[in-house]
Amino acid sequence: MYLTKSFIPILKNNPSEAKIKSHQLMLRVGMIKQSSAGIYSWLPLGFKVMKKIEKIVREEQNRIGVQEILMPTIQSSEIWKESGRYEDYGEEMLRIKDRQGREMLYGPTNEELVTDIFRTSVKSYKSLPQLLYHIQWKFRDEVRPRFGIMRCREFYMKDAYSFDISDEEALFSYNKFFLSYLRTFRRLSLTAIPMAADTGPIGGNLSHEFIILADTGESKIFTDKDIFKVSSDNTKVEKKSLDELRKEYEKFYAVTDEKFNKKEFENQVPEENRLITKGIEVGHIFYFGDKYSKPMGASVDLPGGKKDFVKMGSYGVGVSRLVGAIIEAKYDNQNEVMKWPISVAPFDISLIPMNNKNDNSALEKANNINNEFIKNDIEAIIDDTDENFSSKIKKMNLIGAPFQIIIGKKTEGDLLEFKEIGLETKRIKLEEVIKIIKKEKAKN
Ligand code: 5CA
Repeated sequence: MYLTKSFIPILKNNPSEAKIKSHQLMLRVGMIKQSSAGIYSWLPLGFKVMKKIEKIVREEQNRIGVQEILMPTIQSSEIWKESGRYEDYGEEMLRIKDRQGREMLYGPTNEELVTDIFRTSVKSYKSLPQLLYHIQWKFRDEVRPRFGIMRCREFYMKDAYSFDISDEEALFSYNKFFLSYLRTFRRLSLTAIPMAADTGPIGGNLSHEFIILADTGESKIFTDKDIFKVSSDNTKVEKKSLDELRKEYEKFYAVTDEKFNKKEFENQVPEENRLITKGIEVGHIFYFGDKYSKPMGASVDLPGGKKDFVKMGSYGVGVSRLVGAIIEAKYDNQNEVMKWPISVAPFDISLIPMNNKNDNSALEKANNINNEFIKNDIEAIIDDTDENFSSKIKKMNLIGAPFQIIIGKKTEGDLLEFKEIGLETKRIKLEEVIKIIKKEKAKN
């Protein structure tokens, strides 16, 4: 892709309205454009990153056996009246009327809709468990939308729902998501820590927020530093090992502020290990038993002929928020350098030819290199503008492809000036560059 042909509207300076670095960078390199308060259009660079995040989230849902569906954004108020949440949800819910005067709403979450889908089709315990997910736009009329796409009104969420026959089976489902989330965030090159959390308007009594540490996060957290040492590698998707995994984390005090208790914190965490800090909530899981299945009559036949309401949980990942969360974790705003993890980078590498008006040879060389990249499934952005060296580097550092090749005076023979952002420049052959990038991509 040539920079001159791409739709990447880069600004010269940081926009003054943006208070945190993810919002600054996303506006600066034209990843998003605000259309009204808390509502954004996603431009090619931002959309590309979000789609790559979505793909990883999807793969990890499929891996634990969750089936994908697609539910509408607009819902009928009827099902919300059945569950009793229509009044409770308050002003965050955007309520609308259709031309027949029917009360509709733009879905802030889908517990009711998915329960309605389930109850019309599943009648027997033999069909359980059922795990369903969708990736969809949600709308919440937040009082104070802020920080760009971090707390906005329209956002993109992966939401999953589990239906089980008993509490024990439901906790097994809960733990599958617990593991799946650790894997998902690791593939995004983030360390997300599960913290015991409040259930808020979703309800229930068991809940974890997955939080990544960031000064600009809106969640206050209290934890034991040693929780960062827990490893979730090689955990099998079976009851015992998943129970053990959750216990490994739950050994440590780790809560959000709604759950904070000073006495418990001080009793359970040695002074030198106490960490009180801020973080970004990138995922949230809930177990709420029959909170929705009971009022909505979602029951199944049990082995002995009796019926019971199914036990449910719901599991969300803020797919659009993750774009900002990764920037908060990876962007060095002092030096204005972004390095995307290769798993979600908008481009794998930037090619920076140092042209001058009378000599196109550097650009030609970039084109030849790019032809080899295309054959090897490596996506490059080529800065084919006439700008000077430092402004080209500045732009590419903001766009954040993790690798760069500079093609200039020093490029002799077949040795290329290759750089991984943050590391020293190396002079290596194209074959080696391809090998390095392919190896990095394969890790995911
Ligand atoms: N259905 C439940 C369980 S998934 C649910 O809606 N949970 S939630 O309210 O916690 O939202 C799930 C995730 O969506 C959050 O962890 C967060 O990452 C993201 N999210 C929530 N509100 C916003 C918002 N206003 N802007 C951006 N992302 C949001």
